[in-house]
Amino acid sequence: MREIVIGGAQMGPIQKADSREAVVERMLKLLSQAKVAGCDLVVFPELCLTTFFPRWYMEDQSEVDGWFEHAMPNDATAPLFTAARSAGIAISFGYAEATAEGQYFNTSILTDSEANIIGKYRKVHLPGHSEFDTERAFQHLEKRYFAPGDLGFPVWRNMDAIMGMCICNDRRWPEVYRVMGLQGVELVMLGYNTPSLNSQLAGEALERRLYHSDLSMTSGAYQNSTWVVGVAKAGDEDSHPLMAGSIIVDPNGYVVARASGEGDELIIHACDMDACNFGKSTVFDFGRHRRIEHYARICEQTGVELPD
Ligand code: CDT
Repeated sequence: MREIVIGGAQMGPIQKADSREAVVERMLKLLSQAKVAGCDLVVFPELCLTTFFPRWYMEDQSEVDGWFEHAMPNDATAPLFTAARSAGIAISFGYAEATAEGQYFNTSILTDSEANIIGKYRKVHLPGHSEFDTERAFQHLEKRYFAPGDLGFPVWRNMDAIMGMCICNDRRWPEVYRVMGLQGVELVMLGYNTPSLNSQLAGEALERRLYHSDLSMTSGAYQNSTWVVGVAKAGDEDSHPLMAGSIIVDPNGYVVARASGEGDELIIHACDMDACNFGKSTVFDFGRHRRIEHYARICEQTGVELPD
């Protein structure tokens, strides 16, 4: 048995006016709840230090820069690393990363249980658009503010397990889980900011949006025999609702923990990494069953090519 007690730290809304320091205070509370509950690892959401700023159209680069972190850890997040180190809890969280070379990414990091950063992932599938879109009920400008991630989908050995990360929209793409699955991933961690409404489809029910989120993560877990932890930033951010629905999914695709509200909330499960072994050595033993001679199209073609 290789048990890791995992806390999914769903976060409630962060308003535009909220400071990083106030947000980190909330994260510290979740971390101390996790410590009391005996968690070994806590996963926080995508872009969890600020409001989901890509909903706001900005032309002034200095204003855009204000939403980004130029170092990690930094003054605002240092207390989080200190607390995690003293609790012996590994953490993962998402933030907007500005590099020294002037690149901008939607990033998440993973630490070991001594709060050393051992893994970094930069979001590959950036949804939305790059210019103001008058046709949408609200904006989703990730393609304006971020470059597509340039690190691929690496995995890391941590806490006697193989761990990987993806971010929000990535969870909807089976390729993401499979690329990590091909590296033996046993735990995929992800955070999300998913609007409760579809900006291009008035009337789409929240129930359907939650269903698609579950469907994406449960199928990714089952088809790669891996744990998946998906954590929302949820609730009403300056009158823009984000859906909740944080879950922990086992390697059979069952949801074993689910958030009940839209606020700061810790969901917990003791995840046995050995539960991945059966699926990985039978129906999803990739080495025995995959037929890569028929999969070339997946890497050679982006969009649909219709038959004549
Ligand atoms: N943050 C993020 O990736 N959100 C997307 C919303 C897509 S709507 C343009 C998601 O897939 O949940």
